[in-house]
Amino acid sequence: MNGVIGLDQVAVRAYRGMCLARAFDTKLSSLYKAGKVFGGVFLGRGHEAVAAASAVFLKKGHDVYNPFIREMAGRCVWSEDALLEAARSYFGSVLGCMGGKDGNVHWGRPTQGNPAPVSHLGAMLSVVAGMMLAKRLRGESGDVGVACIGDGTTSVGAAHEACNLIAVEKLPVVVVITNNRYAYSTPNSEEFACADLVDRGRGYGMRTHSCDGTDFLQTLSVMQQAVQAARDGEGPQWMVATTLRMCGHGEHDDSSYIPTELKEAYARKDPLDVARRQLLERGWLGASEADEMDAVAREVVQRAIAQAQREAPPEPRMMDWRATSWDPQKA
Ligand SMILES: Cc1ncc(C[n+]2csc(CCOP(=O)(O)OP(=O)(O)O)c2C)c(N)n1
Ligand SMILES: [Mg+2]
Repeated sequence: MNGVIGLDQVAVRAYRGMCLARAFDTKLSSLYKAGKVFGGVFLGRGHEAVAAASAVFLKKGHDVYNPFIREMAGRCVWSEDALLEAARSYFGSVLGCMGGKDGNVHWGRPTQGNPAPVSHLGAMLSVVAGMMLAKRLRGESGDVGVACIGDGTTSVGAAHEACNLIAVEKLPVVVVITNNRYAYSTPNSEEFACADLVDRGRGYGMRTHSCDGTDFLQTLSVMQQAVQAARDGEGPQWMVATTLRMCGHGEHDDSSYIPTELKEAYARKDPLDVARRQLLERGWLGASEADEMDAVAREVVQRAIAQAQREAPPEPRMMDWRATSWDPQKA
């Protein structure tokens, strides 16, 4: 395939994003349990391979990346300041891109191709569709939009309408569905009646892809094909990656409804462990380099959180409370 980058070049970058995200999640979880975080904490444990893969083939400055709750690894791949921005959002720093008004995961920089997700499931798909349609109308081609959703989100009306629009308009959008087998506590068996979520993509008339989201190299390879196909003008792509959410829906949830055997099976194929093993086996990373990457990730996370905690909160009387617009200087 023309223009396809070798996997070895991107795999280490993706793995680094996964290490950063895992370190951030681990630290955030302990701070939540210590009562140091107000509001909800939402982690991406188990999603790291698909999250990192969803961003690593994108070109910042051209493409659109729309992560959602569990794409911290993708955010770290997309942008060097992701950790600080995430910390600023959780700890309510006025210096954050949302001015300290969000509280957890709904942050982004729309003018840099990274729309801030809103909470409503499925709502961002039409935003990505609109951004890609706008590019077409401006005569810009060769750019890709990646929209990340969950298995549960595929059942929401807003998602259906947007997917239909994306397919009818043949937009260069990759819809990345991380099937973690649950939508909060609702299992796949109570979410949809088709045999496989891939069937839904076929129903829309999109080209479909699927992979084991715990298998790092397989996920990267399949994602690369999907992104490249969209970039090459082959229209919308529906990409399903299956994994398990190795945590509660949020840290307030003990996920006791997930069978222990399923949790144990997935603990044995933690995407971080699989990725490290695969990188070492291929000689793309040495054991000491991988250890170093882990240690650096913990340090960087520590620094980002400490900085955000020191920064001032918003001053309500001084804030711009517009809900649907933003200060372009800060976007
Ligand atoms: C329209 C709408 N309904 C319900 C919610 C509450 N909610 C937020 S995340 C979530 C579960 C989403 O499940 P899924 O799409 O599978 O993503 P996951 O959390 O498993 O990654 C629910 C029910 C919401 N934000 N928006
Ligand atoms: Mg889910």
